[in-house]
Amino acid sequence: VEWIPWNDYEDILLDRCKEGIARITINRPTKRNAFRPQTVTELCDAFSFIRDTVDIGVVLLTGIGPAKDGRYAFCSGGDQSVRGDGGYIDEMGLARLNVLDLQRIIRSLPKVVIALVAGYAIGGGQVLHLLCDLSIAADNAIFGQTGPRVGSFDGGFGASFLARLVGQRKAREIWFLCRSYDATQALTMRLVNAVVPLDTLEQEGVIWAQEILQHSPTAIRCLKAAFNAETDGMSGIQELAGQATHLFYRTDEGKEGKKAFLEKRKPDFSSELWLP
Ligand code: 2NE
Repeated sequence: VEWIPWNDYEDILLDRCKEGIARITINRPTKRNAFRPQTVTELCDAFSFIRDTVDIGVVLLTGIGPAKDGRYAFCSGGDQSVRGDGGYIDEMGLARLNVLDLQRIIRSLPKVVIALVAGYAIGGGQVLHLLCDLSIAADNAIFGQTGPRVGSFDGGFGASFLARLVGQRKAREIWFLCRSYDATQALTMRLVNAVVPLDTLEQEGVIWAQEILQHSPTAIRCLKAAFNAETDGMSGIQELAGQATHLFYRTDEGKEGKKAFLEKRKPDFSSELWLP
């Protein structure tokens, strides 16, 4: 596919192609693509932009690489050099953990997000790949948590959703020992969907995206909400219910309720059936 630059940011790149795929690339190679608050703000903005673009159905989330020293990274988590008391310090001097907002945006985006992981997916970067709907690893990918080593932890999705994916025993091992795992180990523990050679990573992501784009957008968005409903508590149920409301608004039955209210008359649902 041919990528077309889509919007200007400092810490990320946003491209799209005419086939309906967007690509977001974290662009902080000197920091192994660690995120500072600005990076996260830009990521949130890009995802919101994509949400409102009706001909985009799939997002590829990746990290720029290789860095000058030849090494690759998807994302190495929160930028420790701007970490202050209570969070990561933004341009206004405020401490933030705005990556939690980004996590929710990725979860609730009614489109498919595929992580393309080359090199390190560490700390908050490992959580980001975890929360994408699908994850494809290059054969050089390295996954791991460092929180307990660097004085941090993600006890939200980072712990609970990880445990759903890899099981309680493995999740506790990952967080308590802070070891690194290669792509094959990640595949074995079902942390990723597939492992491919580094030089075919993006191509593979595009193939997966193109297959998804052949299918019904409504079926996919409802399925995503249904998967989230099982794991995301009340907000997951809210998303699934929102999809039902979205569909209901498009029926004659739903439209009659609104029409009757605006015409200041009693609604007439007599033609609607109480279906089994
Ligand atoms: C990623 C890793 C394993 C790579 O190791 P290596 O040996 O390939 O590279 P190196 O030399 O460590 O890193 C290259 C440059 O990137 C910076 C380094 O400081 C270094 O800078 P220079 O010395 O060249 O100036 N860099 C790498 N990661 C960074 C980071 N996260 N923040 C700031 N600078 C970073 C190795 O670099 C590593 O272990 N990185 C740290 C991973 C980490 O602990 N991340 C934070 C976890 S906490 C978190 O993400 C979090 C959370 O737990 C809860 C909420 C929100 C966030």
